[in-house]
Amino acid sequence: MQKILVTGAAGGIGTYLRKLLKGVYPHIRWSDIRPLPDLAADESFMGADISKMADVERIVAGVDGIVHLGGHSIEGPWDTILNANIVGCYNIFEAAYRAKVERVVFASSNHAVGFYPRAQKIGVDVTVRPDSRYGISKAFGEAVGAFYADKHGLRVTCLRIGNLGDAPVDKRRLAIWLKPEDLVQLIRIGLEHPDIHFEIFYGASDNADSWWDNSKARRLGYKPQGRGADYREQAMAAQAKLALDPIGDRYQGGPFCSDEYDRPD
Ligand code: 15L
Repeated sequence: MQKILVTGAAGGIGTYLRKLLKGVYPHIRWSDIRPLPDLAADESFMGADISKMADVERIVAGVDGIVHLGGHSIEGPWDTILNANIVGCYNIFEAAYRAKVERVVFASSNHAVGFYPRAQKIGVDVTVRPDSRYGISKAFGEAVGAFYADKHGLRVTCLRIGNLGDAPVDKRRLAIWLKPEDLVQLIRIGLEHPDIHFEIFYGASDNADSWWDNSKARRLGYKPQGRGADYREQAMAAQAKLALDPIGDRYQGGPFCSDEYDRPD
């Protein structure tokens, strides 16, 4: 991998990666719909609205691999999700195929499977159970990735990211926390491992409370360094200040599940 494109550079995960991917690949093109006000002299940036194919074709030109973080990163109105995450995601894969890009790492989300109960341990081969329009768009992105891998040979890795940050911030995040350095490991497996065809990994560190089986990532060399349990006391203290959420507390997707929930139980 000589030249990679990272979309969503201005977002929370993009901001971590701008520090952590420095020097890992010789050329990194950062992109976002928003400008990067703190762009360093040694960083290369191209603005793009990924819902416009012409923009996407411009940013993917000449790259070997793509890390697609771009789009809307939480629940939102359908129009927003449709443009940023459905059309935008399709455009990334289609443009990657047309431009003969070798690999795509797609930032999927735990919300593609958010309606699994916390009491159930799941692997990467379960039926999707999205908890939001946002989660639906991530399940869609995984399906688009599988299609381009199976039909056209693009090497695709989907990362069902839990919650990325310096530390887990509540009980749910103790189970799904992802240390930023561990995300870099997963991205590097997706961009570099010789055996990638189409893979789904959970974007989670080594969390004792995890409800995900991430053995496929581990078989391909993933050795997470972060341990959610090291932060148990502070996360549980933060949890104690939160209101009870009978639906959200039952399911893996937490508040994304209880938001707009009106199923007559
Ligand atoms: C996500 O997918 C979101 O992008 C992030 O903002 C968090 O809400 C995270 O999931 C989470 O589940 O904590």
